[in-house]
Amino acid sequence: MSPDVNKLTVKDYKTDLKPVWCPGCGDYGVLNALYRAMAELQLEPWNTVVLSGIGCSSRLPGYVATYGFNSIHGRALALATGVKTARPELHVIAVGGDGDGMAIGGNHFMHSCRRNLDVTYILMDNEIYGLTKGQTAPTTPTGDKTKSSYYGNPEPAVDPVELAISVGATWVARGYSGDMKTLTKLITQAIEHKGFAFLNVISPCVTFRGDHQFKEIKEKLRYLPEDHDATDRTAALRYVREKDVVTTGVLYRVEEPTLGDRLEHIRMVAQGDGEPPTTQEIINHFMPLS
Ligand SMILES: Cc1ncc(C[n+]2csc(CCOP(=O)(O)OP(=O)(O)O)c2C)c(N)n1
Ligand code: SF4
Ligand SMILES: [Mg+2]
Repeated sequence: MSPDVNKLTVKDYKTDLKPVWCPGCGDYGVLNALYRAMAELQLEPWNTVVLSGIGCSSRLPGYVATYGFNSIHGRALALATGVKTARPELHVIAVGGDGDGMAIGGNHFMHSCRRNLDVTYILMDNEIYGLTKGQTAPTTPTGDKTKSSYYGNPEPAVDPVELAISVGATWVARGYSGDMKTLTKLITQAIEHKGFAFLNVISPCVTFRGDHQFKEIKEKLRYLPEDHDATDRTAALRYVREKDVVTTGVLYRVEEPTLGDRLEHIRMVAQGDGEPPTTQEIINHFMPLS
């Protein structure tokens, strides 16, 4: 059988830019898994947008041959909200780091989750600010020494997965950049999900967290058991809160109306019988008397 010349392959999703990440950086694993997931789904590059903020991880849109924007720090999801609302037919994928998403962008994260914005958000969590050379991030474990916490990080860390489940994301998973096979499957499922799909990828920064990270994380890794009920929020949170173990897989998944569905509903109600609504009808709709 002759090969299908119209089929997109991993090569078709690569740009001419060579990634400038340090040798051994976990972000290479995320990028490669994303290429594979896109090829698996035959995602049309001309109907796909990859958005990011600022950080080492946020360089990723430049390496993917879709529309894209390496924007400003913490604002990947603000952009994603605008793009998806204006062009609901596009696949919108936001990416970035733990500093970008949990510190300066924490506000956008929370509200994107609760609105159930129909986008995929991949957080490359290295527990540090990599680009600015190793300061403490919201995901840095308590007590760890960094460039900005010589005596150890005095703050409790946030778990992005726990936060996402708590504030209303409808698909939440944890992956590891050193496990290409599982990560590719997770990214594929995240893109397929209708609603806010949040994938937290443990993606070591070998330069500012040390290259021992890969070994340490590997020892803690577990897969979710096959009988895990992903619609059970309490069960999902139990796995998230485990000590000394890192469980990967789809922890939580439910179907809910998206922000786009709700906006479309409002549009239809406002249009009524096709005639533009009168001012009084608009007032009655938004401020009913009873
Ligand atoms: C408004 C603003 N504040 C601060 C910075 C400086 N800055 C750039 S990237 C970054 C943090 C990067 O960390 P993270 O998002 O975890 O990405 P990583 O480099 O680790 O992949 C900071 C603080 C900035 N560019 N803009
Ligand atoms: S500094 Fe860290 S996060 Fe940035 S490219 Fe190097 S290894 Fe990766
Ligand atoms: Mg980081």
